[in-house]
Amino acid sequence: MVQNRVIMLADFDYFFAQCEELRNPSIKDKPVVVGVYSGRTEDSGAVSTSNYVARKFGVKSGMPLFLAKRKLEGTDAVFFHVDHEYYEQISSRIMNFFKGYVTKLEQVSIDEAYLDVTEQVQGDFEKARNYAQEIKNNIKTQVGISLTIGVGPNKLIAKIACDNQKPDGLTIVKPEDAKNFLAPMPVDRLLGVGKKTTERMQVMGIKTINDLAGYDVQRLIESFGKVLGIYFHNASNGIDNEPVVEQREAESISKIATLKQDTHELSLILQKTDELADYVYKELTERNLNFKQVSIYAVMVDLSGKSRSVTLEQPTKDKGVIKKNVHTLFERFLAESPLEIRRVGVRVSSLGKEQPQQKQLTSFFST
Ligand code: DCP
Ligand code: CA
Ligand code: CA
Repeated sequence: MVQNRVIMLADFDYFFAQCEELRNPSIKDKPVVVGVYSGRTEDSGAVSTSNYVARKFGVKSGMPLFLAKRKLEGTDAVFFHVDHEYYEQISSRIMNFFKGYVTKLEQVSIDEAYLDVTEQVQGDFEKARNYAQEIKNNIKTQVGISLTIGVGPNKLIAKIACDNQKPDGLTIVKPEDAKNFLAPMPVDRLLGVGKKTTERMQVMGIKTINDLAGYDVQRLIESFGKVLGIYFHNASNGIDNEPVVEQREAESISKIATLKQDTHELSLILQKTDELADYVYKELTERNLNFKQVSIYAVMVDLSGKSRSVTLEQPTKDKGVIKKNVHTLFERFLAESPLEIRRVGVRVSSLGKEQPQQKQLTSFFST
């Protein structure tokens, strides 16, 4: 029997505004608006997003800031300038958490990712419900951010399930319910059905996804061409075979720093490279990666750069292995190079992914 896929779409709630609440907990019950200020006048610019308190007053993403201000007049609303770097940091912490829960992770935006958890829950949608709840709870306690998860047999259903109930939502659509779940929705809920297509379909008598699902596929192909016609037919019937595509991992993780003084002394150099190794190791563990190659880098007093590498027999995650190899490489390097060193670097590369973490639901994997 071919196993059901179990795909999740996780979308962080009112993300930029929630990040601001996270670092200013006292504003949580107030309307919070994050805006891109164009700088022309004090209020020119647009709303990036707002929390749900502000949304009750009619504030929406994309709205001019002066309009949002007007809607929130007389309230204790708080306004922020976007701080992308901070939101990216929170986002990547959450994405790193996800990696511990999935076979494949596809990040689609700063606040959205598809998670393929088929193996972790053995294709079982009841297990998937608990698993999604566990992910939500852990992110909430560890990072402090609430998110919404939609679960379905493919990306299309997971996405629409996610939009179904927000914020802090969890919607599960089992394969056998997928068609009925979609049926009453307007066609524009499907990805790729914009305003123009909606109008054309309306003329053809197609309003709901159910109408589209029952429409003759040949006639769809005549109207929209082969690729789109088949896509509309499949999507409206809840069929989507797009895989969750894992992004390529960064090739290497490295850190470089300037020594307190130019030196040729091993112990002084190792003091610094141990710190760098700690940093590199932390990043590795956060991203749940192992490595097979360790390198050192040195910028000499004449500003020339030199590097040396060693390739291990087995991938490992061991911090001791980084330090030990960095020590050996520098020892050898100093022996053959008489110049003093100004800057040093540590790098791990040939990165790979560990086996999925041993969780209750993944005992399936145990070898
Ligand atoms: N964003 C933006 N401008 C827009 C829409 C969104 O700058 N017109 C940014 C701010 C959002 C983030 O992208 O926080 C994610 O967008 P979402 O559409 O997922 O919206 P939110 O996360 O803000 O809210 P929701 O709870 O509806 O997901
Ligand atoms: Ca969101
Ligand atoms: Ca989003």
